[in-house]
Amino acid sequence: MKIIDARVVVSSPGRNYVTLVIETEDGVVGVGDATLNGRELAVASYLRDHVCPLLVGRDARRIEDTWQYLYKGAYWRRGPVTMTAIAAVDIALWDIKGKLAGLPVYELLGGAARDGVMVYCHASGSTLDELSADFQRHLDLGYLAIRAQAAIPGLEKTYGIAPTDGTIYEPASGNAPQEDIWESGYYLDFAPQMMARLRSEFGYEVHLLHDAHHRLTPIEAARLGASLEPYRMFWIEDPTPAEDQSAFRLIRQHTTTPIAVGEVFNSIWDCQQLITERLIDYIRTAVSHAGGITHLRRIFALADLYGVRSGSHGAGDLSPISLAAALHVDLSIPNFGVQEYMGHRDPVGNVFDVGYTFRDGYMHPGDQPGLGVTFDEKAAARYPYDPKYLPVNRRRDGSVHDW
Ligand code: EZ4
Ligand code: CO
Repeated sequence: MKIIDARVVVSSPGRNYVTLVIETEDGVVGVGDATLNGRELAVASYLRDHVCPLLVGRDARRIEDTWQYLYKGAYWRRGPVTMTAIAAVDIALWDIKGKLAGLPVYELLGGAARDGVMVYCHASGSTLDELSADFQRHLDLGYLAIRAQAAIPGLEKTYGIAPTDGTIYEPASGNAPQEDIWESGYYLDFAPQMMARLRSEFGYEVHLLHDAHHRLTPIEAARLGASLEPYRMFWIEDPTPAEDQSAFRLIRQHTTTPIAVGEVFNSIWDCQQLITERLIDYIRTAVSHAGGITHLRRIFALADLYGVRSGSHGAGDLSPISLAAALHVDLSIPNFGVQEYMGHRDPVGNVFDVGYTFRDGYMHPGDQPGLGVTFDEKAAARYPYDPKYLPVNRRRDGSVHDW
């Protein structure tokens, strides 16, 4: 089952997506997500210039061999660009394998280990009243788990606040990064007030999540965790910059608030210390940024040994192909925790036709052979690439801070 073509499509149906299309001699087509927000063309070039020529002529059925060949064969290992490129190939090959077998990918991964995949959505507001209204709206939609973010009084712009016109929060913009001002003190005072308000209004039944987006020092993160303990968070996400793994030892000494980390990780080696030292509770690696289904399963298997659950990244800057691939993994692993689901808005639906469904707080990848996502290349051509950057944070003195 030889691969006869591998091509990269960069398009922007509302936001930028990089899609890898692999075709076999039998006419079976598989698709993979190669999107790396703000650095899209680097992955597109890695694939086009260095990987696609190697794929042509290879046996599409040999997923593990292709993964090892691309990972070990590059000599230069890991890194977001490399691992996103390998992920795209891996996801496309699993899609092809499912289509060849006539089975949804989750069946190839061992079958459903649960009936549905609990997802969490994003609620936000530029005031606590607005956050409350948005929270209620998501409860009405059936969500059982909700991430809450509100604008921090005293700061001009806060991460994670969606516009009030109903569009999804999308931080990337412009021809250069937008610059925001960050002040941890305001945030640390405000965060417990936000959660107190939500718990007093909505009770303790709904799972409550929050993203600190890598901005705190270890002792500040410890204070945040301790101050949120009365509100019994499902998790706080990325309290400190995640590459400093021993920082989490300090956080752990001070709080029982569960910790979720890993959306910027791209290999099992990035997660190793956090998992094996039991410094986190949820590992958030994304299928498209951490080497695809093959490698993500390996990370989650390691996590399972240490009582760490999955909580895959699922922001809108990951294409519907990523979400589908994540749902197949989520459905089949023993240590699934929760799946992030920001959703995609049209015109994304004009380009990606999806088989996954949402009902009563749970998603299901569907039972179409493969991943269950059809990518319309002709439609994609109508939405040309639109260069954008993620923002940069500065402190009041002008120094660059983690965003
Ligand atoms: O800022 O995916 O939990 N979700 C997040 C995301 C990230 C974006 C970056 O591209 O932190 O909103
Ligand atoms: Co996050």
